[in-house]
Amino acid sequence: MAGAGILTPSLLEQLRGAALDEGFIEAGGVDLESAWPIYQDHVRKYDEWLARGNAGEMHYLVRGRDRRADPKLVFPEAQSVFAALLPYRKAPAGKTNPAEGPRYARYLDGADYHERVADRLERAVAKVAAAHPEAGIRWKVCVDTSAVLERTWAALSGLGWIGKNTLLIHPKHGSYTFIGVVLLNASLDASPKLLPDYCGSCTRCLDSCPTKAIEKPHSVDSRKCIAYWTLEKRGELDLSSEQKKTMGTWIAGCDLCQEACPFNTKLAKAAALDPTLDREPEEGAIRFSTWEELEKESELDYRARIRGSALSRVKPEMFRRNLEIARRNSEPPTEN
Ligand code: B12
Repeated sequence: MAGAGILTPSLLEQLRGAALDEGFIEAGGVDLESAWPIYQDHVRKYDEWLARGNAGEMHYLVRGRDRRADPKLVFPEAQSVFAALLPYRKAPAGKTNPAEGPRYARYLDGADYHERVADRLERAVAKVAAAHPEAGIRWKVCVDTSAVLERTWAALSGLGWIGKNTLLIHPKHGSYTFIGVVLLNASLDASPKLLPDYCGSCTRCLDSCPTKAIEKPHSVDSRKCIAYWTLEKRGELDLSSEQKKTMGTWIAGCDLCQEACPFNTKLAKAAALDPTLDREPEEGAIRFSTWEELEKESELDYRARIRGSALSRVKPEMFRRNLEIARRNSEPPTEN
């Protein structure tokens, strides 16, 4: 283990400061050893979720099960986890008027979050490590790029509670946030800090989901989730015409269960009144998106548009498939 316990301020405080300097809005950490008993509960829930078939065709979630259950299989020297939240835009992405064009999930706005979050985290940790070469700090940054249960680690690090829609919700910053995780070879002298669950008796996220994908509080059946259909499911969408109608005009991802959450609505209202509260500019892959523009777009143009964006997860044939359904759903019902 690295000799980081002697640092003043503590390693955790220094990492937190460096992360906030990089634009993260909240950061915290926890030692693996002290988190272990609670962590086992989350792993059990993960196993139950897989056993119910809720991962659909995301086979990587099954393949990576053991690594998710033990971060030392991802980074053998791991002693602790540092986690941080980066906000993304709260304003709707794409067109809210179905007649004009499709809707996109907000997180797709701007440059690919995998790099946006990872680069900042890498810089933050490297800065602290460079200031203390004697501590021999080594680390691995994971932003949806390794088999790590990111929400669980963020929750154990005190960054929010896991809501009924399964998203990590921060009492002040809501859930429109990316989670970045760093596995470290040093102890952070930190035990789990679980925030209270403020969902209470609210069921707005469950009620808002047109496909009833939140099968019960804290569990999403991906096979029914619009985000899964549009972003992850390859090939044909094996859905009834009724199910296709429930997709509305979502073309990539879906934010309905987040839009319904009171912890987001108040932030979204504030950002609508004062756009400077949305730190990230609207840019990149989703800016041109009227129906007419999309229908004329060639595969080559689509490939150029999605370069460097998280939309690149949606292959051209998937985008065409989603476009066809969303376009049909945008048309007023015909009388017969
Ligand atoms: C697979 C995946 C999906 C799948 C499955 C979603 C799901 N709910 O599991 C699909 C494609 C549907 C999806 C959709 C979205 N995703 Co996604 N996804 C992931 C990924 C890669 C793995 C998640 C996973 O392991 N799921 C399996 C379940 C069982 O795990 P879990 O939900 O994390 O559950 C843990 C805890 O909730 C806990 N738990 C389970 N039950 C209970 C019950 C109680 C009472 C408690 C306290 C805890 C608890 O134990 C579980 C295991 O540790 C993560 C990145 C990562 N590496 O973690 C991103 C991630 C979760 N996704 C993210 C985002 C942004 C989204 C979308 C909002 C995108 C969009 N707008 O379209 C939607 C949200 C839909 C939704 N309500 O989940 C963010 C979430 C950020 C946040 N603030 O929470 C992540 C963390 C990526 C990131 N690095 O920022 N996603």
